[in-house]
Amino acid sequence: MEQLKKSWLAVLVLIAIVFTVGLQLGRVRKSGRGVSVPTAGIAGDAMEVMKARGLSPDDVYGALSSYVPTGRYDDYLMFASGGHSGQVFVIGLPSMRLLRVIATFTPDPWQGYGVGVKENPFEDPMSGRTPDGRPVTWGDSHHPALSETNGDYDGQFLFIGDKANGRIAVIDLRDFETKQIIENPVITGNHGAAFVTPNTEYVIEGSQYAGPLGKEFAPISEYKEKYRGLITFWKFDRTKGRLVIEESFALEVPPYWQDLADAGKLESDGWAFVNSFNTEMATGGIEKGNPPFEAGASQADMDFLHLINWKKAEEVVKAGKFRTINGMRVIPLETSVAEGVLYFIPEPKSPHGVDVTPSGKHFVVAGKLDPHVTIYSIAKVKEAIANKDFEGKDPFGVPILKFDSVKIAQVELGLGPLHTQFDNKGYAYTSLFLESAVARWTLGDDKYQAPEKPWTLVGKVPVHYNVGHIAAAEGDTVEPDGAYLVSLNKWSVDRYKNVGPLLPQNLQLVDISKTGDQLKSLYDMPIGNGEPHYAQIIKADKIKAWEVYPEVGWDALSQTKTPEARIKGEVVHQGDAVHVYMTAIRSHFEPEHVEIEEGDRVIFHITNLERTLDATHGFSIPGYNVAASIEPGETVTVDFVAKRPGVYPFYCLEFCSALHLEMAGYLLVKPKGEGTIMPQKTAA
Ligand code: CUK
Ligand code: CUA
Repeated sequence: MEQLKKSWLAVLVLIAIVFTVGLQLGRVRKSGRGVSVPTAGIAGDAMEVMKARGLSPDDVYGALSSYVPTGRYDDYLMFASGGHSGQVFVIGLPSMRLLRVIATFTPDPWQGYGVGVKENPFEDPMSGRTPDGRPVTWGDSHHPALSETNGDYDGQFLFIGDKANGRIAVIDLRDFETKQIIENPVITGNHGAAFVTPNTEYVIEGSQYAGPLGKEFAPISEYKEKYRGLITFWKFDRTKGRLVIEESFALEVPPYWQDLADAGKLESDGWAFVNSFNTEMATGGIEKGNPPFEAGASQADMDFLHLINWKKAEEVVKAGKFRTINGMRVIPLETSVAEGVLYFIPEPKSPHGVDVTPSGKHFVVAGKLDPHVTIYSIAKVKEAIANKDFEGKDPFGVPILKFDSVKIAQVELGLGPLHTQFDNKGYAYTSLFLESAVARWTLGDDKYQAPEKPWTLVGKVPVHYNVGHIAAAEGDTVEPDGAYLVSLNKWSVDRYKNVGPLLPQNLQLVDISKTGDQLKSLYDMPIGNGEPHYAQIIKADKIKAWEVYPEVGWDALSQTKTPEARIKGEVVHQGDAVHVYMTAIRSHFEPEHVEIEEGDRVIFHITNLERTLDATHGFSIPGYNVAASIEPGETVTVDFVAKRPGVYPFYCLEFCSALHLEMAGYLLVKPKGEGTIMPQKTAA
């Protein structure tokens, strides 16, 4: 009741504000343009709308809290993984408007990505190939990681892992385009990817399902002997904007199924945390009468959190104590043990998320099958290692720290805790999958201190339904923002009109700006594309994206001006290749006739001469699977062999101007040997 009264009060205050602002606007419009806009009675109208639409005070509160009027920008950008759509979604907060889908592991014709366009990172030999050499054109993107400086998002790059194919993509946030896709050459698949170290020295990629290293074959009966996990530290070159395999390294780990990862920061800088399940080393085989994986992998009460001293690992690699597998330097398991690079910490039953707190002093593990979150202290970990306070070793000789020596608290939250985020008030938030709720609880002795008793559950907000990850504004950095949290729910069930049996996911905006148990769900956003796992939310003003490319003739892959750019169209024959230097500007291409012979290799270098915001042109060739997007200033390359003669009208794909339909031309592919074609300029 109290809550209801408060809500009504909020609505009335907001209506009063709307009324006043409306009056002001009305006056301006009247005097400015002589247009009469009714200003009186807005409050009454709003009430009528509420009544007519059957909205509750809570509905109105949610609507007003998340509404961003036209022309105003959102305060935050959320980068959400696109799951097996292979893409990355960029969503504004608090409006929950979808601003961009970044083509990442999957081609996208609107962005001219992977459809006959050479700027496409799929052409990189490291990007994943089928056995017959075709690029793999989908991915299962799980965990986006914004680049960090001193443990805080710097807004420069975004990395994301492809769980299925064991790849990492690098996205440059100056133009929101994918620049690199790199495949792990040692193991198939990942899950603990991507997570960055505090200054983006490395991008962590932890494997999920164990397998023979080097992607070799070994029968499952040799699981313990031949199968392994792998934690890769990909070196990032910020200047080039690329992951560099020659400077990267990996750790061989036991064939447990390593799960999510996080990098230490501040007090825990230099350490990486990776949890695991199936330390039972179950090998499944339900069809043979064996226990299925789900049972076999859930027997032990404790699994192992992998604690990696990556700074020490760097030294070990520098000292040459590694073996090279398919170009990747791999530290053998026994070397990691001998050199103090790898330790295990017991963690309750089949954990999922591991998350480092803002101070870096603590890390939190949540187990799917345990109703608690478990909090560990890095100080205690360091002390235990120094004192060799071990409870024993695992079957591979890895020292196991004593649970009670390094754990500092456990908080009972509810059913199915998964992932944890933080705010700037001393609260932590954990998703509860089985309970379809998000729990708020207090940290003790961390960067911020909540008013309540440390390590206590203080509130819960129900969500629709089956929440996986949650993302709070800058909620996994050294300086979280508070304000908002988004619950990334796997099922939407009855929240929307069903559109066939495949339902959207539901992303729910939650207001976390107040203290105590005041948590309010504000807005539901369906996303009809699968399936967001993790997301990160960054202050919008940290992103300094280009409005147009810096210079006309820009190559987006190398982020430099290309010598292939022209400001005047021309065709140059060079050996058996025909270079078409084409320009695009509202509303024509130059040249408009491109005449070649069957079997010619034709290379279009198309430069968009525009310097106007949003003046993008497209370029398409029917039948040859070409769809390019040429953004203002950009030069794009399209390269193919014209094997089939015919007349191919090419046209601009973007409705760029009133004469957009006239922005077209003909590619004339003359059958081979049928006389000379129109004289064209020939290179000397
Ligand atoms: S996740 Cu990848 S299974 Cu909980 Cu990080 Cu969804
Ligand atoms: Cu350019 Cu339409």
